[in-house]
Amino acid sequence: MKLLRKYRLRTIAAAAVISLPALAGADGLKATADIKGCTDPNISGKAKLIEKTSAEGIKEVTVKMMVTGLSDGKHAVHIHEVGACEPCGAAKGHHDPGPFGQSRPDSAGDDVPAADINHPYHMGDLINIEVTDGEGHMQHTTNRVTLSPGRLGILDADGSAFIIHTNADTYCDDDAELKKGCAGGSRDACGIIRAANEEG
Ligand SMILES: [Cu+2]
Repeated sequence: MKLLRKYRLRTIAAAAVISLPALAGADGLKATADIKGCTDPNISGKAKLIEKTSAEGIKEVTVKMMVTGLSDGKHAVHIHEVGACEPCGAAKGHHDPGPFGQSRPDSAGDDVPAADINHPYHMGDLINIEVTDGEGHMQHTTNRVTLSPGRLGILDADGSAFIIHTNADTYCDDDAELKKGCAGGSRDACGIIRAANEEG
């Protein structure tokens, strides 16, 4: 009996040691973005991103965003594929590094629609920010992107940027919804995502 108890204690101790790397990974990388209006100087905001590793080893990035000056209501928020905001079109299409990636969400209304109209399957697709009395807040956790290097990494050679659109993202998840503008239409604001090494 004594021997069995000792064995059990050892097993628990071993389990504790095994779980340590996952806990250490939870410290995570951070990034920030300063958000500015594409044409409206009254729009400004900030976003913080933090990557954590789940016990399963999955990297999850939580995005917290606060923006003032947008019109009230819902606005699409996505991570776009290039870290450039001047002009906002320089951020290009939605972050979609997959082998069949098609960064344009909304070409169904074009004369020649893109073969693969990929929204909402883009890795950079997030959720709408809801604005009330000119102030919008959004928090979302995604495992579609990473801050650390890798196939889903957004801090790659050409960087990435948030784009906030004029309209809500309907998520284009019904065939009838898959039309130009279903991902939010024109661009209201942009913020280049930059690695942040400081604590806090
Ligand atoms: Cu977008």
